[in-house]
Amino acid sequence: MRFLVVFLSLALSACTLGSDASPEASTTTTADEEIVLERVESEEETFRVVQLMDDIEHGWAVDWLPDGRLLITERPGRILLVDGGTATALDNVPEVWAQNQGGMLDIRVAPNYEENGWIYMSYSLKEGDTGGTVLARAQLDGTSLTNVEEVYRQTPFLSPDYHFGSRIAFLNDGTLAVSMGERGQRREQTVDIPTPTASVGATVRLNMDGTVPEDNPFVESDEGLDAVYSYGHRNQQGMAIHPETGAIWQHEHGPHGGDELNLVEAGANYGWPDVSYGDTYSDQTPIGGTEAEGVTNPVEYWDPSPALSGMTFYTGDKFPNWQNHLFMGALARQKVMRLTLDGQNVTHQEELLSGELGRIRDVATGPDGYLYLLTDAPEGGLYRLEPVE
Ligand SMILES: [Ca+2]
Repeated sequence: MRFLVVFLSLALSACTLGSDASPEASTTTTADEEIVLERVESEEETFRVVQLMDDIEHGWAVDWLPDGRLLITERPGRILLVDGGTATALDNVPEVWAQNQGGMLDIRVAPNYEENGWIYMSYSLKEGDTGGTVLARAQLDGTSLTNVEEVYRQTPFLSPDYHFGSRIAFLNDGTLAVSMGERGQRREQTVDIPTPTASVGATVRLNMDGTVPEDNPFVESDEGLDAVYSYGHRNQQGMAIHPETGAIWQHEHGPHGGDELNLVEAGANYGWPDVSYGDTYSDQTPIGGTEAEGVTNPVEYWDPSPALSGMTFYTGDKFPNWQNHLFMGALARQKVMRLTLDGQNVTHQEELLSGELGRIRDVATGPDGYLYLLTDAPEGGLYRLEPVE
């Protein structure tokens, strides 16, 4: 056992005190950081990889509070608050539909957190026979969430238990975007996608309180839902705002082949399933054509699919040669991808850490300037990339 792990029996104290603390509530103490890769020489930077935690159950997202504490979501339905060497599972976390790809997904601390204390999270929720992706926000009171509010609910709820998305990004204009997966539509035909009349396979743009910005593309028309910003997407698990242009960049899972990188623009249709660069898993029949009128093409696509998840533009001060480069995690291909962009073109790609750490679920620039990775496994890890000479 690399770390000394101590489970404090909060469940026992809950019984003793008669409180309504979650039975899963626990505090884990991690004793050591461990260098797992001493020296990785890549094209632009040389770095080492330090493992900070090794027992995160299907971690999905990581973000930081202004005081440096970390929030990490675990897909089965927990949010960890990591303070130095102690990780505590928060109480009063919304109930999630932890089934297949569903569960607790993204988490993002509001840019103006110091003023209002809001933390945003996306997750899958089931009610009756159907479910979908939900955006909620809450504040932190000690080691409990408080004032939990549902901000937006995907429309409509559907029966499949997969393809929920979902990532949250804060735009420079004070609004937020959240990606909502296509919920298995195409195989299922409940919603005739692509369409902006449902927030299925859509990017939703909202004010921070969940109201709809007046300049959203379908506010003035009957063609689509007021909250929908773009549509025709498929299971988007990465989104980031370009540090210089403020543009919304997003990637999405293709079917068998055809993962896409998209530059998301107001009112645009990204085509799924009329247009794709992939095929069916069963017999490799192409799905749709590769272009169609009114459909915005991806900036880039990959076949075979890396199975992308997590995305950040690196803006830290530790790796000067990576400034504003786009980093994306890959699940199936177990690597990190580094892309350089020139406007709307990908000018270079590099694969990092192929097969070294496992399935990469999230990639984030820490407030300390290091690049962080979260792996997807029953006992997944949190890793930090640090420059070495
Ligand atoms: Ca597309």
